[in-house]
Amino acid sequence: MNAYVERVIENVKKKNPYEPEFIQTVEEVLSSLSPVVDAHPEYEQADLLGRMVIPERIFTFRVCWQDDSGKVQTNTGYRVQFNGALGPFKGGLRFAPSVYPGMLKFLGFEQTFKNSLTGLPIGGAKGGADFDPTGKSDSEIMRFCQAFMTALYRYIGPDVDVPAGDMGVGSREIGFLFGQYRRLKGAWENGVLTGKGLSYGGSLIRPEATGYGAIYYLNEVLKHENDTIEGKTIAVSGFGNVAWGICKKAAALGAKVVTISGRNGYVYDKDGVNTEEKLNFMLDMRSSNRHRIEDYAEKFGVPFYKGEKPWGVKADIYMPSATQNEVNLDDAKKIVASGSKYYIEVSNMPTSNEALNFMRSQKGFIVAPSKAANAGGVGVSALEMCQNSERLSWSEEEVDAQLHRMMENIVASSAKAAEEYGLGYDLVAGANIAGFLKVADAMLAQGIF
Ligand code: 2IT
Repeated sequence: MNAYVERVIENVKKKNPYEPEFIQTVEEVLSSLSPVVDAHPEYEQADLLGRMVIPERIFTFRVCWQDDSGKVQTNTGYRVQFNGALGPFKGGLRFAPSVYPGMLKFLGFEQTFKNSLTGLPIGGAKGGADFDPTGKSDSEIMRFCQAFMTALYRYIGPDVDVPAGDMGVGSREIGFLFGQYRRLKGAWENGVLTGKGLSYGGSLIRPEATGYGAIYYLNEVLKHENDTIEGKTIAVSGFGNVAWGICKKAAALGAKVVTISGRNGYVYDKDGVNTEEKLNFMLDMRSSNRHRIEDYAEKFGVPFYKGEKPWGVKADIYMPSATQNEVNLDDAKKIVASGSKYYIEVSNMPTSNEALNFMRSQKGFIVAPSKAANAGGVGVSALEMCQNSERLSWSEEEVDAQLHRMMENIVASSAKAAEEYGLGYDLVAGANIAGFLKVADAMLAQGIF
């Protein structure tokens, strides 16, 4: 490995000892960049990697709110503005009890590369709070969101930083956050948040975009292998917004999603999660905040496997779509042993580096990285910003066509970047390299800071 790359990784390990996910993404991304840094000594001269692994700034703030019984609850909120070279900071907000700076730094770092890959002018960010939405009433969610925005509003704006949803933050939360921002600023600022409702500036296809984009990405991979999606079975994890979009588009294209999962197990639906009733039920499960995938098994009479992940199920394609580090080395071995040759990451960093390297080393087995395959979500967020600033809205067909083209370009530019550095059809390294080059050149052009 390039000596400069090694030094930067070592330094990140030393400086962030309590942030394993952040170290994991830095190791994964930077090791792909070794041949690039070999070929471009100017990046070391400008200490570009050393600069890219430190967020431009991080805000940490107290969020106090009253629960339905009148008791005061206290949480910690964050916004990590990781890299603004390409455009306003852009990335989701995650509400979950496990949120801490290391998680948001890993997500913000990944977001920087992902947003670069979309080809649109957006920098990378992530934020959120250690707030647990499970079992909270609508009023509690509203009061939390209002308190969160009261602390955050002075650090964001349409040309500064544009948050969106992530785990625990959907259109309901975005509505409450937007309302509070508008109240505090006394202005209807276009595009300060994305994932808005359709009645107040949201974009058609944004809810579907991450899942649809992942299927469009998969389609490009299948084309490369002279294969087609029709009749394929897909094992998906998760049951949230992303999994829902995958199920919907897969069904439309004649493929079958045979598993979805929650925190405590998965369901196996051999007929596929493909009817309107099943798809709508997924939305109900998510908005109920109950986190009970058993509800699906009970409702549709399919088996529920308690405490298990769906990676032992035989399928043609595997698409982890729940959360980070949900596929470890043992899971990866099962996936490879199934005879499948397609592993498409969709949730952010679902794979341990050990598992990822194992799968990448299998001949003829194709691994697609989440920062590319899930980029359609933030890509359509950028299209939402664009529609907002033009004060108009595009049709479903128009947004979908742009999303489709974006995903085709992401696969093509990743494949090309890997090819240029002699790596063959390596979509993982290619995404890292293509994402990096654009940010690196923008940073070089903007001088030292
Ligand atoms: O991980 C992600 O790309 C997101 N949560 C979406 C971010 C966005 O700004 O739409």
